[in-house]
Amino acid sequence: MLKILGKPTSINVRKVLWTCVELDLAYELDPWGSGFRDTAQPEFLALNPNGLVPVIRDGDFVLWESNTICRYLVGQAGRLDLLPVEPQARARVEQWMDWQATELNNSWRYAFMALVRQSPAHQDAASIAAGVAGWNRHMAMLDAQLAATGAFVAGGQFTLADVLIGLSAQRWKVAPIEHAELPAVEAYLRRLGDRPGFRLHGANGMP
Ligand SMILES: N[C@@H](CCC(=O)N[C@@H](CS)C(=O)NCC(=O)O)C(=O)O
Repeated sequence: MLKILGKPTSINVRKVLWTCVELDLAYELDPWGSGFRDTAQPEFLALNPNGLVPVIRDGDFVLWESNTICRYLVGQAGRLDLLPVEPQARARVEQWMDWQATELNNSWRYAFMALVRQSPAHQDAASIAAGVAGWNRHMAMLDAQLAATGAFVAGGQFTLADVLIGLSAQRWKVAPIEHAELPAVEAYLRRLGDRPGFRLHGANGMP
């Protein structure tokens, strides 16, 4: 059976868990990461030298990087609805996946560490304010995209990009910050509430 190494509270692990629900894929969760087993142990570093979760084991095959893991699982399942093969349709899904992992994630990190994780190393007021502004600005880009599609991030149909972006939108929504008014994001979160994977894994890990 597929083994997932990672804590169920991590947003990157939850991407994989939600993807498994979409694929109706059985898995065994082996809890690693802060609060669980320490990923600095040699046993874990031998699997992922970054010391980060998630990692999967599929037989002898070991893989890390959450978005890559999700692509792999969807590819193995042959779910072209979630990740199309037609180059333009696929690129649109991957564009939003890569945006989530890079531009969007970089925008919220400082403010999240300060305000949610209460990290003493992230208490500079100007950096927090800049972080909140950047987070809202990136979420406003998402809002414009969702207003244009009227449904999901890459178009009218749910795709793998919505797993990643849905979790990110939920993180923004419940963060203790001043929120920009983003009606398309709000409607999107209500729409995602129809999906069992989102109901199961959408909100874990937030205080
Ligand atoms: N780029 C990596 C980032 C993974 C990552 O940052 N994981 C965090 C949890 S969200 C982690 O392992 N933190 C260390 C720990 O929990 O011990 C991915 O997407 O898989």
